[in-house]
Formats: sequence, structure tokens, C-alpha cells
Amino acid sequence: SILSSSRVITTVSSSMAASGGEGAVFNLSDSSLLKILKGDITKWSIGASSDAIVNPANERMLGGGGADGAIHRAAGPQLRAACYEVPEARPGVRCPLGEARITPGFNLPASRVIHTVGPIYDSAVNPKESLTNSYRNSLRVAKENNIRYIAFPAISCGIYGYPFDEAAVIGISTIKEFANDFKEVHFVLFADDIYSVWVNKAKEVLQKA
Ligand code: AR6
Repeated sequence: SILSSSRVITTVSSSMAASGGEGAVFNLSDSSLLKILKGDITKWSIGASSDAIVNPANERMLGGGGADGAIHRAAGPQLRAACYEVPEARPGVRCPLGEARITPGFNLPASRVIHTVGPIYDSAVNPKESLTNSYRNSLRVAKENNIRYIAFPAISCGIYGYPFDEAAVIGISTIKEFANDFKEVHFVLFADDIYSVWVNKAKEVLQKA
């Protein structure tokens, strides 16, 4: 797709087309890319067994609204059953704030789902630290499971109320720490306003591809 000249012009790959078509590409390192795409994360896959999407879940890990609800609907009831089997860290808590857990993707195009719990912006003790932990632990779990392509939504930026610009800087900078561990890291963002914030913050934090 041809974007306005202030943005990065890129060709449409199959994964971009599947997730909406519009995208911007940045270098994380010599051998890895960050792609910021507009679209629906439940449709995302790179077509490899080493791909995973990140689910912005809650501590119970049994589904919810927003992207979590959409991911569970698209994956089918086996996903909820697999989440139910994740051992509780404390009663009712399968994934504590800032941590991450992995399951198969079942009926999703992506092979695996990495569930993480971001902070509720207005009530978290240290929302910045918790959001950083969410990204860092999602990437750690992905790396431990040999994931080479991973797609994030804007964790905490919906129901959990995190300001987009602060969340974008945290997400992009934390991903940069893992530049050598992944071939591609994608953000798949649902709305125009969040997409624009992410592209602008990526221009500040990273080099264009
Ligand atoms: N693809 C990509 N992004 C999406 C999609 C989608 N299909 N659907 C929504 N978004 P949210 P949170 C965007 O609310 O703020 C759930 O109830 C959305 O526009 O999904 O971390 C959980 O169970 C927003 O920009 O997650 C938790 O209780 C971003 O994804 C709670 O919500 C994240 O919004 C988690 O809240």
C-alpha cells in the first residue's frame, strides 16, 4: 500500500494483507524487523510454526472482552480449556500481573498464543514497570519456546486505559532489547489513532528499514 510520504512506504506482504493492508517497517537490528500493521490480530500469522500472537488477558486467563474475547472466539473452546489447565499461582490467578503464559493457538492462524496481563493504568502501583514486564516476559516466554515471529496488540491500551503514547514507547523500547532473538516482531493495531501514535513513536525510538 502507498502511504503518505511522511510515513514509511512498504509493499504489502501476505501477513499484512491478512491483517488489514497498511504497515510501516523499521530495523530492530541488522537481522530483525519491527512491523507496525493496522488490522485484526486474530487473523495474523506468518505461516510458520514458529509464530505467536500475544493476548492482552486478565489474571484468571479464562477470556474476557476486547482482544482477549476476540482471540478466544477465533481460537475456539479448546483455548479456554488449555488456559484452565494452567496452574494457579494463587487462587483464581493463572497469570499474575506482568507475567506471561503460552498455549497452542488451536483454530487461530497463529501457532501459539502468549497470554500476558498488563496493568490497569489507574489502579496499578507502578504501571510503567508492569507494562514493561508484560512485554519482557512475553518475549522471554516466546524465546524459550523458539518463537521467531511474534505479534503484539497495544497491551493495556483498551479496557485497561493506558495512554497510547507512553505505552508505545514502553512497548517499542522493550522489544528493542530483544532485537537479536526474533526475525520479526509485529504490532497489529486495530484503530487508526493508535496506529499513528505507534508509527510516530517508532520513528523516534528506531531507525527506518
Ligand atoms: N486485534 C487487534 N487489536 C485489538 C483487537 C483485535 N482483534 N480487539 C481489540 N484490540 P483490550 P487491555 C485492541 O481492551 O486494555 C479484556 O477483558 C484495542 O482496541 O483488548 O489490555 C481482558 O480479559 C486496544 O487498542 O486489552 C482484560 O480483562 C488493545 O487491543 C482486559 O480486557 C488492547 O485492548 C485487558 O485490557
